[in-house]
Amino acid sequence: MFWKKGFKKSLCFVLSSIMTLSVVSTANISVSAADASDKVFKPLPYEYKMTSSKQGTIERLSYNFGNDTKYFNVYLPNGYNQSDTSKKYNVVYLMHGGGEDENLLFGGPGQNKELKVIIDNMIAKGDIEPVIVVTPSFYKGNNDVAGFPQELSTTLIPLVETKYNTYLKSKSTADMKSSRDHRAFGGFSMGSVCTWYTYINCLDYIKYFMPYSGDCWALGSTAGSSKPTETAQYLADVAKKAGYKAPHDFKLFCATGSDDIAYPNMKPQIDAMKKLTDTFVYSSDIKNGNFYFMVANGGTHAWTWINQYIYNVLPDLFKDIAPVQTLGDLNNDGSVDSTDYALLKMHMLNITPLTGDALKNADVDRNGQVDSIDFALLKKYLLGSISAFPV
Ligand code: FER
Repeated sequence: MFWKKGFKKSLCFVLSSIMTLSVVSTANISVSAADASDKVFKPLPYEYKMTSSKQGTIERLSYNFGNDTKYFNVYLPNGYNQSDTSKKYNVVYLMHGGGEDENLLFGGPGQNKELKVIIDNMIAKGDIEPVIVVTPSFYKGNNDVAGFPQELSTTLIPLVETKYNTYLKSKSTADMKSSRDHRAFGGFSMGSVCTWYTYINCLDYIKYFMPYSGDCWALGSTAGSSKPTETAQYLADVAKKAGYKAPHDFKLFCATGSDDIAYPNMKPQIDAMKKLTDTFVYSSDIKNGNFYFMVANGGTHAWTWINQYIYNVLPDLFKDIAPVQTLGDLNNDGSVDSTDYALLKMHMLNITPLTGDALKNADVDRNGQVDSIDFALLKKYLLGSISAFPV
């Protein structure tokens, strides 16, 4: 018996040593094991910190809100030409953290701080299309991260985007909605808290969100860690109630560092969101997913890291434009009309059977068969008694 006990003891020792070693080595690599679907952090290459020969410019503007005049900066990319209205630009809004201001990110006119240089270089090297970047502040006006989205949608977006050459045609709500594919909002720390509030309040106007190093406070401060499940469900319900679906209608590109003080607040919320797979499809593949959480190993709660997250995420913006409707478009001419109806009739009568994409697009109820039900549905669609096919 004794040798058995001794054997067991030493076996336990060997096993626990292996386990301890593997835990230590995992901890050295990252906070939690990387998943194949994780967005992998790429450190900023040194050359992106060198002043570009093709620089953008910064303009300082203001709007009145309540009794306050609120200043913000607008980055216009190199080559921006106000009189060329045929060229339109996407717009990214970036929010500072607690105790900071609108000049913190890339400075005011004539300044060339790190983030400005990074964006200049990314555009010059062709990593991203030329883009307009706006840095507002949540101080003054509503003076609150929860109140800022209201200023954003009623005042800032309409002002900026009708002044410059963007996809916003007018200040109307309808035009704000129809241009949402061309708008992104992100922020750091309290600016990240503000980003979650912006998702909650402005999903109709904005498709892309970048919360960096800060959790969602809709259910109380740091509720991302104290109420992760409820927070995740709340965020899912926002999209569901408004009718926005994964993976094409909205994108949440989240990030922080393994050594960031906000990591323990963000991580439980993100893990809870990952479970709600009908709303949040976790993937670094931006076409098939709508949500990722990039964790930089060693990253701390500081702008030198946030600037690198922006470097990593900007190329993922404005890429996933919703696929065009092809159902019912049998001849692939971009519209569903009487020609398609005639083609389907010829198929039903076995005069000219459909094949390939035409046959696929004729299956308007997507049940795998082209039959009289599809024919009836197409007729109803053309008569206007249904506005979409029931798929
Ligand atoms: C967080 C969200 C916001 C967080 C910190 C903040 C540490 C902001 C703090 C501040 O600006 O005072 O998850 O984690």
